[in-house]
Amino acid sequence: MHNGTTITQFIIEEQRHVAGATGDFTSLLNDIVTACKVISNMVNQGALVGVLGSAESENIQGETQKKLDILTNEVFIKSNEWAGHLAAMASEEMDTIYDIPAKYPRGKYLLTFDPLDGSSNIDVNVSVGTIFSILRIQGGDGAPSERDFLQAGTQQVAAGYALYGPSTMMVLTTGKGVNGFTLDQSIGEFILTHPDMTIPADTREFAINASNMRFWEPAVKRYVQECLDGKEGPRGDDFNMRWIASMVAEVHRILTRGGVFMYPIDSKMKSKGLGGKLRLLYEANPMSFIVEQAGGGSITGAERIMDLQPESLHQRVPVILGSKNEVERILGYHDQA
Ligand code: AHM
Ligand code: MG
Repeated sequence: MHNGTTITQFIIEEQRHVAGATGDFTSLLNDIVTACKVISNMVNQGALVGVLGSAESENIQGETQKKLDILTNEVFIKSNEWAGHLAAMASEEMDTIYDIPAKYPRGKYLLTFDPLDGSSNIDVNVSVGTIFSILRIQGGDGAPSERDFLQAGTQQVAAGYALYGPSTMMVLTTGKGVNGFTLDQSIGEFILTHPDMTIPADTREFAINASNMRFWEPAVKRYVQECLDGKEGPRGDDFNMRWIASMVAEVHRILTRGGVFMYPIDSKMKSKGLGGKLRLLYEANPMSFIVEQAGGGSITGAERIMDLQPESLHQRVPVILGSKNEVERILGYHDQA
């Protein structure tokens, strides 16, 4: 018998204080939680159930899909299409939006997700995660279109991620702080274990894929070089570095002990016509919402991510997020550039 607060109880109690709440949102979050439990189980079983390895397909972004990318996308759709809370969904693994089938009622929310972020880590048994964001559909009763999804991050109703690591966790914000829940495998429930998560404003730890260093812009080069210079450099202190290549694990570390995560724009991306590595609607915006709610900052370099007006469903943006004072310093370096 556990004594903790389950995620369902937490959401119901939180929503009780929201004027005009119908229970739709609570129920939607519950379906998302269920999807993440199913994915957690799949990821856990790994090679035992033959889900590792690549599929014979590419997603819209020309990336080879892993079998689990496709399977987990399917899980999210099946868990969330039937209940009547959603008008449409969009994901990293689908070219265009997923309209709710006519046999189900259509609701007022839009769901975007990356069902298995960091999936290049799957075959080597390193942490991966699911990222999601909930928006409200604006206006019109007509069929939802891609345009309905093009809302700034500040419009998000909720965002969260599930981390499939040594333990499975769900971290959630509905705009009233950030709370973390750990999956108790023995009872199949997420239990509140990390109430009110906050990111320390200062840090001595950064995360970046340094193999791209020669392509970076001057502001990022300067920041990283100053960290590397350590005690003898202008920062007057030694810095530590991490790179998991799994954004969910990276953000989770930052929520736990502070730090900065950077996937900046670089000249190689620019030459390919890409605006960044990570996608705005189902990676950068939800993570920015969580990080800001935990007291951190999240920028592209020169701008706040959540203020961006999205232009397309799979738009990519540079991402620099984490401990507030470091993010502000990096923003300053961009302003001076
Ligand atoms: P994915 O959505 O195809 O899994 O890619 C996103 C991931 C992030 O989780 C991670 O931060 C980044 O890609 C790692 O990129 P790299 O392989 O360049 O280090
Ligand atoms: Mg991803």
